[in-house]
Amino acid sequence: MNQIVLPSNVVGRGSCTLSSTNSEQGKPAVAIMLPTYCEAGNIRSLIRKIKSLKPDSLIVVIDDSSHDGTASIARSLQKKHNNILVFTRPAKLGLGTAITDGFKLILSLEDPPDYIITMDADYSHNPLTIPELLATAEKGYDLVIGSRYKKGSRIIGWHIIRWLISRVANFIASTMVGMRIRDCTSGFRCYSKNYVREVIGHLHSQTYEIQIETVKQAWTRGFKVKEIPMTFENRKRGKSKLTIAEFQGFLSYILKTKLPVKKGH
Ligand SMILES: Nc1nc2c(ncn2[C@@H]2O[C@H](COP(=O)(O)OP(=O)(O)OP(=O)(O)O)[C@@H](O)[C@H]2O)c(=O)[nH]1
Ligand SMILES: [Mg+2]
Repeated sequence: MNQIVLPSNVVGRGSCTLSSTNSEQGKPAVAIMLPTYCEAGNIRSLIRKIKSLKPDSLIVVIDDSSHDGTASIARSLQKKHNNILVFTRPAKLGLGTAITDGFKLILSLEDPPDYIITMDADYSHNPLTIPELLATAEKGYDLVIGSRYKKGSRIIGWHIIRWLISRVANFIASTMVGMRIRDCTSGFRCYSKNYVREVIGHLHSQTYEIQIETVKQAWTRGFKVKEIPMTFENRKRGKSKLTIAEFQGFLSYILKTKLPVKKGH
């Protein structure tokens, strides 16, 4: 197992192990980032599924010292599969910083992949959508969003109240961002490396508002954004990690942020 040298801007936040890379495979085409907090019931089968679909992908697990052993399960898979990076942070530090730390780690690699996919580790995001997200990005989009609200999208297992809250949050968020994106809060996305390099110094979200902040950065900086329909399924195992404090932080972010000035689209 190699020890990875952490970039200076995430030093102190945690420790990292990387499984050996297969030099014959060359540079991975895509990094797939899985932020995790207590996903022991999901992580093993999810990583296996992703590796069976895209054996050449680099999987980056950002775990916040889950007490259910999520990180050790991920590390045990490093023995079987190449290109799995497990970054363990000392405590639950929020989804926003998990994603930005993941971006920084990936950018610090010697030859980072050209695309980075983020997805929840609870099976709400179906790994079968990964090839389409990637193929759309390869057509020249810097941010491709797996959307719950496009023609052809499906949501399985949500109570109507949950759907309503999500629709209202998305309506406010897209008005705030100033663009017609139906699902600004979806976490299933593909980012281009160029986009991540440009915005990484401008992301300040601690928690779930990261999803809106990244869309807003893309839109205001003139990056190409595309939504594709996906099937979203309510988690079957484990609990939601959204705390009341995080939800309040998310609400105050979308209500406080001023309407942005957009570059020519
Ligand atoms: N590293 C890290 N991961 C987190 C944190 N909060 C949530 N996650 C992970 O981020 C993903 C999304 O969180 P969820 O709890 O599924 O949030 P949600 O999708 O809004 O809630 P549900 O619909 O109930 O599942 C999951 O993979 C979580 O394990 C955090 O503070 N740190
Ligand atoms: Mg979820």
